[in-house]
Amino acid sequence: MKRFFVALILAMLVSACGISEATTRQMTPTELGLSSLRTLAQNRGISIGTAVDVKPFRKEPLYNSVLAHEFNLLVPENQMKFALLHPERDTYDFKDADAMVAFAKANDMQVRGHTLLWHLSVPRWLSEGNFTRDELMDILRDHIYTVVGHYRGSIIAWDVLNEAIDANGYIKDSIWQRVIGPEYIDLAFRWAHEADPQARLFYNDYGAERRGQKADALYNFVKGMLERGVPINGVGLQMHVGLTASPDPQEFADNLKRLAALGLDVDITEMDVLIQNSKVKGSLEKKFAEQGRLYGENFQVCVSAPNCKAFVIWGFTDKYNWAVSFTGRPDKPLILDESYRPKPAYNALLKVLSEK
Ligand code: 9MR
Repeated sequence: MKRFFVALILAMLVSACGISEATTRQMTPTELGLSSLRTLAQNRGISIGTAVDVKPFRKEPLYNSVLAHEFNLLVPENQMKFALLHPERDTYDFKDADAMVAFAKANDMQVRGHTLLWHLSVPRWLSEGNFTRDELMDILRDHIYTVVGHYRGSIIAWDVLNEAIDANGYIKDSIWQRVIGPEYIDLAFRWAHEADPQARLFYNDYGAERRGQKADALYNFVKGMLERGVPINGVGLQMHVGLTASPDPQEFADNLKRLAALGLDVDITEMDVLIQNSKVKGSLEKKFAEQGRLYGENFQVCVSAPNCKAFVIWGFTDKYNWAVSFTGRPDKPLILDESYRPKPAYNALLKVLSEK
């Protein structure tokens, strides 16, 4: 009896304070106003993906329920990078990456592997190891065979190589370039192909969406690989853009077309639209509207191109975005706000998928 009265009083208090049922339990994606991008994308044969941040992935159930509700493609944001996956010469740490792959499987999502080689992800044992050329080739082969082999059959596409050329087409400095020489690139693709012949293999880079020097450098770089018989299937265009720094849609479409003429797919691999530093003045509302327009415009170019079959955004809620760690300033570059509610950018993607 006593317990009944306590419960009654508690219920009265909750209702008097205006606390609704929805705030005492986790809201569902539908209650948040989300429709499911992935359902519409699937009907159109498109993969819609996002980078996944391990912190909320490990501790925030709402993050994971929105992730599975909205996307059919998952990209570990950091967990498959060399330095994290291979922290010591004889140690591989697959724990977090495995958890993401298992999540993807359980939720019928595909996985993009990011990334086997990046000059900015080199563990200390490697950079300070004073290895000979032969030793470094063994290390590289071992890394690729082990990692790609570990995920054979689970990864639809690998970013084998990330951001390796500059705008002049020169191969950037890295331990691989310095000690092995430029052949490290062809070798990496060949070894990845040997380790998983079904996985699509990509070269991934930024700043090459619009026509111009970097786009030409990238085009010549991958064309050279094809001419040398290197097993490359596509190019990842990252698409980190800003409110006043987004490619002209026609130039972007032309780029997709000339890469298609080489027989290459193009995945959009890391899209976001930073709002800081922009010349768009005025309210946040106005900035979000422009941000949404740019998401929609770029997504439209991708879905209209036969060789653009995957569109990945670099995170989905402004609550967790990479911009502050990179620029030192907070930003709101993604499609859902900090409470996982849709921004105009979300609705813009939805609109592209809803139209024929
Ligand atoms: O978003 C990633 C951030 O959490 C990491 O600290 C950073 C360094 O590993 O990498 C960020 O992701 C980058 C991606 O791997 C390659 N393209 C640029 C991305 C943003 O910097």
